[in-house]
Amino acid sequence: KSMKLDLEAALARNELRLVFQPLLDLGSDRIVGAEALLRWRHPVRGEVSPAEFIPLAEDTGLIVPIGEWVLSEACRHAASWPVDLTVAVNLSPAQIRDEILPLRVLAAALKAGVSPSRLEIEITESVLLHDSDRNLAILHALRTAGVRIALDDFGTGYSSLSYLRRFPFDKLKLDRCFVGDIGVSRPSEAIIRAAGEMGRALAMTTTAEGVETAEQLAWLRANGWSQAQGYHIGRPLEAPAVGALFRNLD
Ligand code: G
Ligand code: G
Ligand code: MN
Ligand code: NA
Repeated sequence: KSMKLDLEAALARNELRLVFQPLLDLGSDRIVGAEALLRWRHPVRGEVSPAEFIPLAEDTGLIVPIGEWVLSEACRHAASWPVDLTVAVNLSPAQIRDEILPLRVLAAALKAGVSPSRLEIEITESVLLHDSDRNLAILHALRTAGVRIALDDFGTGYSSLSYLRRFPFDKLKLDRCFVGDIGVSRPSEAIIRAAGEMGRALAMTTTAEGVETAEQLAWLRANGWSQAQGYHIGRPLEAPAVGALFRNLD
């Protein structure tokens, strides 16, 4: 049976769920939120990675109902967390092309009783490759409503720097491939330093992904990075576990 039909049924059969990876603020040394990551437990195949099924969802248009579900679930969970904590949601290019995306996002937040200022949208620069004027207008509308916009996977695309000139992102998320090189590669360290300086100069929050060791965390702190995410800080957690973690923060 085709994976497409399975994915169509997955929503109705409650096979999708969100897990949440905590985000550490290096200035205050506090957890300030989490990134929502989609998971699909297929009845036969087991856990299927979003890297595998998101492209399928994009090709088939299923990304629209699935994306809608992700937004409402992320807001529903955030509503049960302390009100100073944020939730980040990944959006694929196909979702940004939808003119009513800003309305969908705001409706999800309102319905859950979550302020849009607690929401962060993560996009990759490929979003700005096509239909860019229209996509930029959609991102501006979201931002006007108080939603923060993060540039995800920074450093892995084709022309990252030109996008920073065209849209005022609130946050730069450095791809985890760079952080893995801390203490190993001087050129990578130079690139991370430069990316951090550039983000700060553009008044962006600078977030390093894939932090797996205390050494990497100390290096990022010493080099002025604002936030860190990765297995060393916390693995993606099931909703009840992240809720418990957040209730017990001081
Ligand atoms: O969590 P994991 O490493 O398996 O994620 C793999 C990829 O899937 C990452 O690039 C991540 O951004 C993407 N991803 C995870 N959850 C979502 C989601 O809800 N929507 C979209 N569009 N992409 C997601
Ligand atoms: O593209 P995006 O940044 O949204 O992808 C996030 C993905 O990275 C998630 O699937 C998550 O499981 C994975 N991830 C998060 N922290 C780490 C880490 O410290 N090491 C590794 N190898 N993967 C991580
Ligand atoms: Mn992301
Ligand atoms: Na990323």
